[in-house]
Amino acid sequence: MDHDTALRLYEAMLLTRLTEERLVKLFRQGHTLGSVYRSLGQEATACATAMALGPDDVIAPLIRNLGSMFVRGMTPKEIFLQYLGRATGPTGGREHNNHFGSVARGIIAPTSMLGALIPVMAGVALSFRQKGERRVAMTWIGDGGSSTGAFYEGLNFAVVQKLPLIVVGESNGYAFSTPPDRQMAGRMTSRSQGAFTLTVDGNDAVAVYDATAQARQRCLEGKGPAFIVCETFRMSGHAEHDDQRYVDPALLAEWAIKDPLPRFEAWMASRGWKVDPSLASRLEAKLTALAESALEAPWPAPDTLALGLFSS
Ligand SMILES: Cc1ncc(C[n+]2csc(CCOP(=O)(O)OP(=O)(O)O)c2C)c(N)n1
Ligand SMILES: [Mg+2]
Repeated sequence: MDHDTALRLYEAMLLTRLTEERLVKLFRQGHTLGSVYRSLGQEATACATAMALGPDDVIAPLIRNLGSMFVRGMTPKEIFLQYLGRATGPTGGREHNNHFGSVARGIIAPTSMLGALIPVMAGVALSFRQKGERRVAMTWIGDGGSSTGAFYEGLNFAVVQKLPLIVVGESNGYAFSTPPDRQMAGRMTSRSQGAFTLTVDGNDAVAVYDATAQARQRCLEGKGPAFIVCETFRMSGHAEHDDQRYVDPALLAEWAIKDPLPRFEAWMASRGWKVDPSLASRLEAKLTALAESALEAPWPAPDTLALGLFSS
């Protein structure tokens, strides 16, 4: 990873953390229309994977991949407007979470049906190959989501067809309140079905970046899909309405030491690369202004309710 990439990656991870902190405040003040699902502790898994892609590659992020959207050019302004349900936001107030994409930035909108994005992205990868385009499709899946039939069907299809698909497994300790040993036999890695598989420390941004770059290269060489299992930990509840009382505090303390942000900063420091000490306060000031102006943004007009829907 070169110096410029490292700085951009660090900024994306920090922006993700600070934006989510701001969303939590907005949630507690009763301003967000739904709950807030954080990626606290998983920022390297979301950002470093996306950072290793090329500009023409396509991603389909899940709820804990806000960072990947930032890497692809989504802005915190859009995120605030979306969560606050305002007319000027990406879905014009029709949705209040991350169920939106941006075709221009190569972001496919997720659905809530876990696993469903794997066959969708296998289809995207198939279209790249049919058109002879050197592009890769990537999506993420949690340990819980990897127990769905769609995960198996989609990855199996990609392996058989040797499609340029990267599936990032987020092994983060829980599926809502269920730990993996209560819902899956073996470890997530064993679910690869013949895809090229790498297991990495998901809190090590450099390892995640390198693994994704390697997987992407193989995809471009026509060697078929990759399954990158990132071992990480969900440091907050499933969402803000969940106080994660079922998680052993000792486990949280163990993972707090592995926080991906200070670890990446230390790695950069070991190369003599310094993070601007004013970066966090500059981002904070920007986010404060954006959140305040999003709160002033207009609500959608009732007569626009059916806009964007199919009609006969
Ligand atoms: C097919 C399907 N089943 C159940 C749900 C309800 N649900 C939403 S999130 C979630 C937990 C997902 O856990 P995991 O895949 O490990 O992802 P994480 O939340 O840990 O990132 C569940 C069960 C769903 N959205 N889709
Ligand atoms: Mg999980």
